Amino acid sequence: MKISRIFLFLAIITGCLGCTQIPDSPSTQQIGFNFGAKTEKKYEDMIVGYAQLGAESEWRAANTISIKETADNLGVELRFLDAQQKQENQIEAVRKFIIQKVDIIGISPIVETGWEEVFQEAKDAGIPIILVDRRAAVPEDFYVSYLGSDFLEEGRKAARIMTELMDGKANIVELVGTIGSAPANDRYAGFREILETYPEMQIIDSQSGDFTRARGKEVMAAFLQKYGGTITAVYAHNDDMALGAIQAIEEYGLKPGKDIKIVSVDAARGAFEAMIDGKLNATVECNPLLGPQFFDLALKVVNEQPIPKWVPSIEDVFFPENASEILPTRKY
Ligand code: GYE
Repeated sequence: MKISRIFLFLAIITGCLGCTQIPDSPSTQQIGFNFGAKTEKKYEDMIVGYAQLGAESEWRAANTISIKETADNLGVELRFLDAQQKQENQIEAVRKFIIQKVDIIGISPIVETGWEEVFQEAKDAGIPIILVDRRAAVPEDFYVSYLGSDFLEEGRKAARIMTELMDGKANIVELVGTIGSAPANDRYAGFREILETYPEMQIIDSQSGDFTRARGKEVMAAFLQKYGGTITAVYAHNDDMALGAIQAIEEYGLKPGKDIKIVSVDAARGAFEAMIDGKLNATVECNPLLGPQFFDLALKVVNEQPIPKWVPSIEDVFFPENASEILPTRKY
């Protein structure tokens, strides 16, 4: 109660009623009216725990570099753990950070569900959580902010591009990301939302390639065994799986990008190279360079400043036509 009255006061004086304040925690209890008395924390005063989910893709590699390099440049003390694509490891990482009493935790939840217990533990310990890249299906007061993309919109963009490429008629196979992850769930749903109005755009099969190149290749090879040349298009939830699919299509004796059109998500360098080679038809951007925004948010949180509940990334779409011109400007 006390906290919400204080928040209301803060929201009114900062004019930020749409923003959120950090959840109940020992540190929020200190929010008072004596602003001048508290010394503001700087980047160098912060200890940040970061629970990364793995190293499954080009996107993830760029994301990890962005977090580590930004921490280094700002002088933040970063404790970084890689969960190697296992939720139990990620939960363990959060528990370690709680024991270490870090100031704030960043986490990119591998899947959407199963977080309430450990997030509650962080909340009880007064350690705020920022969701980075992927959302978790938890009540809003379990985290201070979500920094990341609009995955539903990425799925919609991919469907619009695919419909144009295929003139409204296609037999599509879909390479889904990690089952239960926010980007896989939303890229799946957003794609279908658009295709609903195109009865001749058929999704003939849909399987998970776990966001990796190796699995993308395997699943595509199995699709080709099953459906052969009746497949006219591939929708891959990330570039790595598309690159794996390209290899499978070539090994099968067909031309990726021509016999079978391919649209994927991420806009990583590998996708630009494939577009230059004429093997990929489009990639929808998903920005992994979240380090600067993450630490900016984290500092605001430890200084008890209000922040938005969702900080979306701005994203584009890229095609082969100008891929060689754009490739040198890409940072991942
Ligand atoms: O698209 C994929 C990665 O969560 C947005 O995870 C991220 C996704 C990204 O493995 O390449």
